[in-house]
Amino acid sequence: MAEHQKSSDRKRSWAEPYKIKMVEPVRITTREERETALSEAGYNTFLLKSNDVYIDLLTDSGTSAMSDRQWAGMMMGDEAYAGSRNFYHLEDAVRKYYGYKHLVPTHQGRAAEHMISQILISQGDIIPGNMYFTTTKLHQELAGGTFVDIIIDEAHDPADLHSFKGNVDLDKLEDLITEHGPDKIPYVSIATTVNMAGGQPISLKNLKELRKLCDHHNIMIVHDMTRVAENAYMIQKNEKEYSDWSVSDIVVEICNQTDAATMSAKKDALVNIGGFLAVNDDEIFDKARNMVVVYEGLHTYGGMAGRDMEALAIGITESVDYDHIRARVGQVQYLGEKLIDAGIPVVKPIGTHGVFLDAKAFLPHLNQDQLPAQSLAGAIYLDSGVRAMERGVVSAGRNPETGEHNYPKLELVRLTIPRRVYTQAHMDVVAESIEAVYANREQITGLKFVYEPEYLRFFQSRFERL
Ligand code: P70
Repeated sequence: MAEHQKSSDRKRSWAEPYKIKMVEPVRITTREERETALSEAGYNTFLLKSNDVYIDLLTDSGTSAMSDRQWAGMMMGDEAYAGSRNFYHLEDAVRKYYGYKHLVPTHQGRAAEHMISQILISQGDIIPGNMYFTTTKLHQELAGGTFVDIIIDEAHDPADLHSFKGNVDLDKLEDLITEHGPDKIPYVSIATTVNMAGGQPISLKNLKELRKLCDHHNIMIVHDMTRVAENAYMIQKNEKEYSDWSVSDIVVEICNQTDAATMSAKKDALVNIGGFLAVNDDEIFDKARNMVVVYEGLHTYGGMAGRDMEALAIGITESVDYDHIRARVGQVQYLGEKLIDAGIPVVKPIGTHGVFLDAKAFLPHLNQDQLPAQSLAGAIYLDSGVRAMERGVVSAGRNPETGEHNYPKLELVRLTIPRRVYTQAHMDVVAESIEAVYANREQITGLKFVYEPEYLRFFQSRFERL
């Protein structure tokens, strides 16, 4: 049956397209134990021990359950230092499923971001993009660039129902080009989907218009393809022109609009570790291939073991499978719809990798200096042992020039769903916990920083209750 025919049976229930072969017990803690654990973690969910967590929705990164085929692939690891056959399998998969010409493996996404930023950015350059991502922006800044957000305004409004909140505002880009000149803009940084906006997709129509504009000014497009299959699925669902395309063909079409890509394979591609840089240009490839031996390892393994590359090559093929991606996004939508029905303020439409609570609307009695999203993540953990992640003022860091906090419009708590790990019953437990916290929201107090590291502060900062 063609994919689009299957998607027409939307009113019928779906179930996970797999059955469970191995289980990992999780620990259910008491409220008292959680109070101790959270206070020892400085009220930062990143500093909790996973043993103290019941349902872990911190991230979808590296937390997927691998398939039996992937585990079988792990046994076929060729751990040769140079020229491992698993590298060639991975190279074939990247060419076939994504369409990029050259592959440079890395241990995870940020290593690829580091390399492409160092290769393409000069001091004083401007890098426009469809909303910042923490590690991407940091590497652009460390290379001497300044990130400028050119996402459509709708993306900054949690209640706006635009189907493609990841779209670029082309007028904003044209203004930037007029102001700085195309020579100051080495590339436009495009993410599929946009994590910080709530897991929102970009449309192919918008991406193709962007391609035209960039071609006109001779500007490259670098693609953060971390969740490209999820983005492609949303295009198939909501962009009429592509409703009878396969998810796999849409993925290639997306990649075809771009010149290079950084990949955190720990998400879409269903592995616990891995990533890569993919490029079409021979000269950039030469530079990256040379650079990877300085920071990661030889160019036929980057930071990965042979077995990891094999699992990734297989994970890529599974990631674009229609039944998989429909159930994956479907599970996120299930949780989102439940919370919407309960009147909980969430970012709408529901994104593809998680449900994002609108902490400003959830806790209107706290101002942004009292760190509402960080406080809310703590309150949810205390209620049920569900671990979520702050995506607000703490994540946004400080302005490198003024040293002041950046105050993002979106002050969010992310409930991120690992792939193929939790059941619908887990989602019900999560929804009930959020409802309970919402009912007692007035009792939630703010937090203040007591320790703050220099880089990516959200990972290691510590807080105290106000
Ligand atoms: C998350 C993870 C990683 C990520 C991403 C996008 C769109 C690049 C990367 C980096 C892990 C994370 C990272 C920073 C802050 C919080 C969490 N996102 N681009 O949970 O890839 O982690 O492999 O280096 O989402 O969203 P990597």
